[in-house]
Amino acid sequence: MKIIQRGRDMMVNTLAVLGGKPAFRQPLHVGRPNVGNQNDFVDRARRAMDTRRLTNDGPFVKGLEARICKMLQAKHCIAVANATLGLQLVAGALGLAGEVIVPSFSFIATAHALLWDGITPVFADIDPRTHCLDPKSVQDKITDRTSGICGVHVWGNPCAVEELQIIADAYGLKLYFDAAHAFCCAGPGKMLGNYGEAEVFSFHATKFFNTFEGGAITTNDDDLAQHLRMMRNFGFPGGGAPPRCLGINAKMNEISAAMGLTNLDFLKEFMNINYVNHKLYCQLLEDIPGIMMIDYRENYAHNYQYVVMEFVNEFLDADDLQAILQAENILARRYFSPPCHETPPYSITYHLPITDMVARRTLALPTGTAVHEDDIIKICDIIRYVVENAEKIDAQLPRLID
Ligand code: T4K
Repeated sequence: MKIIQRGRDMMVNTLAVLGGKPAFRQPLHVGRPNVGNQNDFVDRARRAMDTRRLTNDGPFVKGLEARICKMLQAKHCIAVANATLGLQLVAGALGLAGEVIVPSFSFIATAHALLWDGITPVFADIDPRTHCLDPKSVQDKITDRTSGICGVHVWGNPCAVEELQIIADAYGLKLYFDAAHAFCCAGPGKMLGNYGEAEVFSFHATKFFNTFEGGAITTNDDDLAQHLRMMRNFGFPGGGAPPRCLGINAKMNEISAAMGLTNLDFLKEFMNINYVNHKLYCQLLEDIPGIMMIDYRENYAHNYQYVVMEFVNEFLDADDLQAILQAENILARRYFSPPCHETPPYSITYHLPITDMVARRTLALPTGTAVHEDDIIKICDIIRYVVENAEKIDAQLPRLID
């Protein structure tokens, strides 16, 4: 592997943020969609149009659900229009009310899906290693009003699924998971998709597997699955019968499912590319002082969708580093900063020290099929250079940032 030590030859004032030329002509994205064989997709889309079967539990949706069940070894898969609606359906089908405990370090949809239905999300702290819910903090947040716990498999890292289940059982709470990041990731012994009452995956364009927009709920509970299917379709049980429960339109359409079936054929390829990219980033960044890579457990299946680092430096913070990288056309993202509890409509003062620390430090770097070895080498060289020259860069930055 060639290592271009370009960063070492750079001068501070050649950084784009200080007036130099950007290192990349085209922007590098964190969430550039992975797309399988375009002809396969167009063939499927044409079939949907030829047969005039465009939505309402059509053959592509059914086919996608069947393949996902097989891959995850889950009994039921209910494809949905997006994961946010999927989370709302699960909360409704489980009869959640009052308060549900969630991590604040998550995408805002985890909390919004509850509040939208009048349920109060109560924010708990996270484990600094995995960035997922800390069971001890969850226990501390339980009140008489608590009806459920929603764990989030942040970055695809499995939550402490077993510990959370023990707490849920002990207090008679419903446990479910926001698995938006975790399609094709495993927990201790089973694929994610098989834990708690139900798990919800996102197939948004920026996820490693996408259906343009979309998602899926998996569960091993027959009654819950049947209820979720009805809720997805206005409460209709099918076969022309009248509605049996409260429902909404959360159906996935046939064109999205066609994209899903197409992309499923390339899943291994996407995962391999993510894996190679992740390894290379770790290899090139891990000896840089103040950079901690969020690593994944090698013995667990993983999609390696996100390359996430924590950044600690005496002179620069993660916002500075993001601004420096963005000027180079490296569109690093500061997920999930600020954390949910600090943003409207929540804006609540909570004591969540680990969440606050992690949110201050975290940066997601570009990866996926549109990011190549040379790009990563160049990105890492720039990061190394920034760290090695942080004091000098800091002296010039305040004039340009803020
Ligand atoms: N729970 C969790 C834990 C989640 O992370 C999410 C979603 C959900 C629940 C809800 O799932 P869905 O209801 O969305 O199914 C993205 C996604 O919109 C969102 O789905 C995702 N999490 C969240 C973490 O990230 P942004 O703010 O990163 O999107 P955007 O438009 O800034 O795109 C990121 C980068 O990707 C940009 O540099 C542009 C590039 N891009 C994006 C799109 C959409 C493309 O190149 N092509 C594209 O089509 O939110």
